Amino acid sequence: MFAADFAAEFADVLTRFAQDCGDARVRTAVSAVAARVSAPLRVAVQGRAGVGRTTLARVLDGAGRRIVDTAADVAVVVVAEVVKPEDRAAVARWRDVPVLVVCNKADLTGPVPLEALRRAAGAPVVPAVALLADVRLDHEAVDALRTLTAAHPGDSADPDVRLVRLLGRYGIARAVAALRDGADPSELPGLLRGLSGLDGVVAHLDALTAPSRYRRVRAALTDLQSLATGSDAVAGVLAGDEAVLAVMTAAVDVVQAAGLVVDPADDPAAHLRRAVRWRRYSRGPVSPLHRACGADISRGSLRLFERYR
Ligand SMILES: Nc1nc2c(ncn2[C@@H]2O[C@H](COP(=O)(O)OP(=O)(O)OP(=O)(O)O)[C@@H](O)[C@H]2O)c(=O)[nH]1
Ligand SMILES: [Mg+2]
Repeated sequence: MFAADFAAEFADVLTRFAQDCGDARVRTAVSAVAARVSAPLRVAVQGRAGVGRTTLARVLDGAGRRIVDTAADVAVVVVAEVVKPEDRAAVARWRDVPVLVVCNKADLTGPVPLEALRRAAGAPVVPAVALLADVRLDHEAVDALRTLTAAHPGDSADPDVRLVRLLGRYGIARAVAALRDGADPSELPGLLRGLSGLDGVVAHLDALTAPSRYRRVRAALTDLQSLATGSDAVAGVLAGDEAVLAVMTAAVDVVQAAGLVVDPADDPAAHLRRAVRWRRYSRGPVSPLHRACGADISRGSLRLFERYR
C-alpha cells in the first residue's frame, strides 16, 4: 500500500487538471505546482580528485537524480578507502542539507569498515563500486571475457587493458565466474549492477531526502490552498484521495526513515488503528516535522478507512 508512488500520481492528477482547466491563471499556477512536485531530487557529488565522482554522478543521473553543484536536496561526498581531513571538511560544509558519504572503489579495498568511517566522517557511509553500476559490454569485451572463461583456472592469462579499465579485476573475476556458471552475457550488466551497491546508495539517498520530499508535497498543498479560495475545482483536487494519500505516503517515508514502524496492513481495522496511533503520536513530545507527519498519516488512514464504508 505504501509502495505506490503517490507523489507521482498526485503530480499526474495536477497535470491532467491543468490541461482541462479553462482558467488560464489557475492552469499556469497548477502546472507549476505539478512540476515542483515531480521535479527530480537534486544531488551534489563532491570528493577528492580521482575517487570516482564523475562515475558516480553519471550513474546517479542514470537513476533519475539531477546532479547539481549548489541548491542540492542532498549531498554526496565520495571517498575511497579512507576519510581524510578534507573529506570531513566537505561533509561539514553542508549545513542545512543531509550528507551521505559513499565509500567508492570497494572492489579494490575489500570490506569497508563502515562504523569507523562514519565516526571519522560525521555522516552515514555506504560502500559502492560505481565502476560496475552501469556497465556496457560491446562484442569485443564479451569476446575478451569468453577467452578468459575458456582459460584453465590458475592460468595466468592476463586480461587486456581495456577490460581492466572497463570492469576492474574484481569485476572481471565475477563476470568470468558468472559465464562459467552458464550465465548469458546479456545478464552480466544486471549482475554487476547488483555488485555495485548502487541500490544501497539510492536507498540511503531516498531515506535522507524523505523530509525534503514531504516538504515539497506540503508546499504544493499550501500553494493549492491559496488557489482554492478562487476555484471550487482546485478545492476539489485538494480534498481528493490523491492529495491526501500523497502527503500521507511522504509522511510515512519520513517517520520510517527515522526508524519508526508504520503498519502497512490494508484493511479497515488496520486503517483505524493507524489513524488513532499516529494522531496520538502527533500530539506527543515530537518535533514539528514529526507532528505534521503524524497528523497527515492519521488523516490519510481515515480516508482509507472511509473507502470501505
Ligand atoms: N576499481 C574501481 N575503479 C573505479 C571505480 N569508480 C571509478 N573508478 C575509476 O577511477 C578513475 C577515476 O574515476 P572518475 O569517476 O573519473 O573520478 P573523479 O573523482 O571524477 O576523478 P577526476 O575528475 O579525474 O579527479 C576512473 O578510471 C574510473 O574508471 C570503482 O568503483 N572501482
Ligand atoms: Mg571527474
